[in-house]
Amino acid sequence: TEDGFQWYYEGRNGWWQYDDRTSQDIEDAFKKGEKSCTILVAGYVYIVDLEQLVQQRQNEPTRCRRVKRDLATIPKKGVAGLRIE
Ligand code: V3L
Repeated sequence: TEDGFQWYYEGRNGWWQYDDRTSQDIEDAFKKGEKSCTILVAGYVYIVDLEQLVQQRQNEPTRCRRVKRDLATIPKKGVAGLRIE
């Protein structure tokens, strides 16, 4: 986002950055003070809970990951499942 922050979801031993569009959508909801945000991941609806800081696939509570807002410069695994070195 403009101020150098991005949104991340948890991987096995590190964080994945959301794709830019989704990160911006989450940031917009966050800035508006909304409690949650609906996103689409590979055709599935996920809810990003901006109070609990988790994402969860709709109607599949076991598919739950932590999320965080952090600087775009932090070490990360990659972006939306695409690895970077
Ligand atoms: N953006 C992209 N893909 C996602 C997202 C998202 N926000 N949420 C889930 N998936 P679940 P390691 C992740 C993918 O939570 O090695 C990573 O992006 C998720 O992909 O059970 O464990 C990697 O591609 C998973 O493939 O609904 O760190 C992959 O895991 C699938 O949706 C391995 O990462 C089911 O996730």
